[in-house]
Amino acid sequence: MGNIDFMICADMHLDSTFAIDNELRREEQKFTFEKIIDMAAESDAELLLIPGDLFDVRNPSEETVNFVIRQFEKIPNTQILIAPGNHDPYTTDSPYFYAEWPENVYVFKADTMKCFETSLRDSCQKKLRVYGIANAGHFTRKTLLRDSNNNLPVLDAGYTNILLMHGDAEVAKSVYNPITTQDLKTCGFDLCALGHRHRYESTPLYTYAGVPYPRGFDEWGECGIIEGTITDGGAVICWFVPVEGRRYIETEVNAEEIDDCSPEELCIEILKKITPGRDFYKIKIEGRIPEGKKINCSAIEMRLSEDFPGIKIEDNTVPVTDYNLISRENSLRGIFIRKLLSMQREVSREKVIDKQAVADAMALGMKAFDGTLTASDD
Ligand SMILES: [Mn+2]
Repeated sequence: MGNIDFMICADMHLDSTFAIDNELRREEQKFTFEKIIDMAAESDAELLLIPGDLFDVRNPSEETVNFVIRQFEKIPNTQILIAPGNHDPYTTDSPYFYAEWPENVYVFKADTMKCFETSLRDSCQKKLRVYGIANAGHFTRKTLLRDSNNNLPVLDAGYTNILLMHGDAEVAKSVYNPITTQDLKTCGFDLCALGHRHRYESTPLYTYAGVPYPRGFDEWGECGIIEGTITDGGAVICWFVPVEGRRYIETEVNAEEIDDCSPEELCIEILKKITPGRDFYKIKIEGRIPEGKKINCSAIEMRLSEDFPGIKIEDNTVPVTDYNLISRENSLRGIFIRKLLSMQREVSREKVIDKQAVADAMALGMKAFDGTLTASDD
């Protein structure tokens, strides 16, 4: 017997579509799920909780459904509970409805909240109740925590009570099953194992495991699952466990420290910050650079993509205007800048006008000449 009573695997999103290497990435995503199942087997987990979005789509491929069934069959001693999410709601064309699931799998349906009762290992004094309900469609505007009479579940404190659901905690206007802080406080669950948010997040009221397998830069950093145990007295303790796999990493390079902003020079700086491997990188080029100099993102990506497939370069630099050069122009713009530069010189002598105000006037004037000044500029 291991010391893990339960695992939470949320937002797996199997059968996602990937922009690059779709087939390979889908296989890799499945391989990550397989590793999670192996972790459940090795730690002898009694429960595997899946709070929705196991599949990315309502009707995943037969191949993927069969794959998931095979994985669940590998851990017959683990009770698996699934509360379908907004990507894989409980509908009549969903595998949750039509597929034959192994005996150790229980799927919460969409009509009303159900309570799954089980007893854990002998040493635990309290029995366990897992409350769950499925999303019935891609959008759920009314909280699933309350029934059709607007009542919250009433819990028996003689049990350890866990909520398993896919929804949006503390976002009142969410269309993905909004769950209020007050409702969670009133219910008093020992653990709310939620799905929907794609990064690990843990508060005294709820826990999101996040995605185990990242699919984009919005799913950056370490990704994984949650493991937990229930103490002899019935309290729930849980912790995040990264699952080995790819990561999406964002990092910055300051172009101000580079003499030339050529792709070759920038690549030298970028390579100091990244290491070849399985991770995906987004590099943000920051800093103020002379006006007219351009960061050629595609050229940098081309040079690096052999060792770093899918690398993204983002140009966040701000051009610094060379006012002395413009002041020599024989144009309205030139006259404008000449006048302001002479004002600026007077400012430094007499300090009658705010120096910053003159600098702002020059910047705004340049925008007006470029036609890029908008009403919201202050
Ligand atoms: Mn999701």
